[in-house]
Amino acid sequence: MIIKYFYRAAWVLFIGGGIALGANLFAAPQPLPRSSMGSMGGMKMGPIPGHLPSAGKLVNYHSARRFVAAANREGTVATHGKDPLLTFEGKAVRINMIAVQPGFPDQTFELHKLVDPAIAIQSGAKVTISLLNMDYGPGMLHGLVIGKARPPYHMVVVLPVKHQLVQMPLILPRLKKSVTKSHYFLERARFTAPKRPGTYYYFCQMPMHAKSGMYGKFIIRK
Ligand SMILES: [Cu+2]
Repeated sequence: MIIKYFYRAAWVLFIGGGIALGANLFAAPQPLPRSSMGSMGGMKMGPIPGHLPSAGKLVNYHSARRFVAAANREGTVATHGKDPLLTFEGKAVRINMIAVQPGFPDQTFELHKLVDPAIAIQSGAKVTISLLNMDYGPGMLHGLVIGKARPPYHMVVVLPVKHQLVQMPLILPRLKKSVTKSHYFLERARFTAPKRPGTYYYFCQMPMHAKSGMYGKFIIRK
């Protein structure tokens, strides 16, 4: 009799604990007021120096789709060895990057329907770069840094990296599991490409992400 109750109590504790843990793990992050930008908000993790997130701008699914459509339209695809090379011509370029577009592999960037493509721009070009985080789940923050740090990457990439051109903050994941019902965070940054041609890399600064393959080549051409 006592043993039976003991088992029942153990089950209650086990299942109750599991539910509490599950709720904690799968709780959707709440939108942060802009005043709390730079804090870790509702995310259950300690701050990572140099890797503080931004709430960014919140857009609905239709705006996110327009963003993806623009990303698919802009630039021209050629080949670079065996790999696709996405070229942006002109002295003023707009680059729309997507972090983990639904239907694409985890820990990747997408644009022009390509995964982590090599990107080429002209030297001295004025660049407006935007990043939309379409990923879902706690800890699925993504940012973007362009600089001379080349792969293989360590678990944590110490910032700023050598010849860093731009650093976009970590952006929170989408708010709802449903892709169509969700809102998405978006960030924008501007920089001027160096006058001297060279090979740079873009990568995500979230710990483990660049190491897991979230990066691509960023080429400055004459
Ligand atoms: Cu990432």
